[in-house]
Amino acid sequence: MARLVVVSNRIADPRKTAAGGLAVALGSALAATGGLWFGWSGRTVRSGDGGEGALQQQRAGNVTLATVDLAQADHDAYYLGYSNGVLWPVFHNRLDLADFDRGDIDGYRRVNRLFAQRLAPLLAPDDLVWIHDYHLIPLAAELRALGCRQRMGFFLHIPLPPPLLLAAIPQHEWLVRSLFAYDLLGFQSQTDLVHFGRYVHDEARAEHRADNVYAAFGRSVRAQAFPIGIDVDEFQRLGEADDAQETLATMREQYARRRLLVGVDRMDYSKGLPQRLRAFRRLLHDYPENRMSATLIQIAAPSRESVDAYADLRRELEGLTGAINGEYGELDWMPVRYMHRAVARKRLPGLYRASAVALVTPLRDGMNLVAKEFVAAQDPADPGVLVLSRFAGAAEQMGDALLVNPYDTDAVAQATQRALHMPLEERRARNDRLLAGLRAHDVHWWQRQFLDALQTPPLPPP
Ligand code: GDG
Repeated sequence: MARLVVVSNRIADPRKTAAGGLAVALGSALAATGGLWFGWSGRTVRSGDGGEGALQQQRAGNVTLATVDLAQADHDAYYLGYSNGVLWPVFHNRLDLADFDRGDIDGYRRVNRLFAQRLAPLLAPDDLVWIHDYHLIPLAAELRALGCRQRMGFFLHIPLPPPLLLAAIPQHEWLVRSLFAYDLLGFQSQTDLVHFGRYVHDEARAEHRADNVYAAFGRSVRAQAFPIGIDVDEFQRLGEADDAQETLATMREQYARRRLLVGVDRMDYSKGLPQRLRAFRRLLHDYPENRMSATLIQIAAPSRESVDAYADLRRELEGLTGAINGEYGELDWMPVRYMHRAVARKRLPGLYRASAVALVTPLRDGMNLVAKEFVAAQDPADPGVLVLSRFAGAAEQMGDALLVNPYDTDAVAQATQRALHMPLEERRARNDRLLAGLRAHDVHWWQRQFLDALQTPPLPPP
């Protein structure tokens, strides 16, 4: 196979176990071809100090990690401003949170152009280039403008919104035109693919030539859904290791007389955390038998703290947690354990396994890997139950979870009650089917599917 080049905003050292399933999977694909992983270094320099755009390269086994520093102002406009202040909210259906007016598009373009300028000289003619996520939508177009003719694929980790929402972004036409510089577009779900098809049909008059091939702007692009999975074996091995076992034992001892519910999320408004807390309060109100017992452990790992909407969310969660604990807490029982801190990855499988129920109730999510990790961590002989939002991409694959509308407080409370009281036989049957699905479509499958599709012969010009 040709050499693989992966490009993402942040890169991870695939040798470190803290890196997680995606980094492990991409790392093993890169190692197979002796590849290159390119992205931002995580460092910013003051604009005008001369260090911006500096390229560093290091070896991790037979993989080269290449990173660039960014000027502070460029990073703020590209990452905080346009990627997370415009694209993230709109792609998660939150037009109300998008800030279209700040002119951050210039920084977004500048950083993508800089990435292209630094990456282009590192590319060999037959490299396969795989670009990740919404930060880098125009990167292929910038590389093409520099004369790069390599096969290029793009994977969008977040949802693609319906056409009318996408059209609210002032630069929507430019963004979609940029997508046509790729040879292959990968989305998380069929829903995203349908949104893409409708947008290009209505707005770009694209011709849908054969299955999943679209011709517009003088180019052809193939688009498909490639639902991302987890590395089930790696996660289960993590669950058998001492740290996870120790966490499991501690949780079981501490909460011996309680039923645990767990939520693990980045602190993000797309994850539906206030709605989840309200549904948990409704559970305690409507089903009083759960008082003194049901205990929700909610981890909200800090994320994008300098975006305003995230600070508001944090205050709302602190208020709700205090209100629920104030209303229902007893001397020897607190209903909500809320942590605004990350938990070490090696402890997560123990936390998941100690829990009777996982509440994975995002308002919108490209996929949601926590849902998959929870299932992989269960004891098949006595598994916990997954309550999953129908608006997570994972819902298309995980119909054996209890699917809920996260906006419907009563329905989530009812599903949680059902999950807490589900008979063992039903829990096992659901878990077995979910786990078989995770194994069949794990992160290695995802990676192979995408790369196989990227290597199929190029499309004839329209
Ligand atoms: C984007 C898309 C898509 C969470 N808290 C802690 C922690 N985590 C880990 C989880 C999981 C990962 O972070 C979160 O992945 P998700 O898929 O749930 O969500 P996003 O971060 O929003 O990811 C999403 C994904 O990309 C992949 O394509 O599924 O839809 O939004 O692995 O375990 N890890 C540690 N401590 C924490 O406190 N160590």
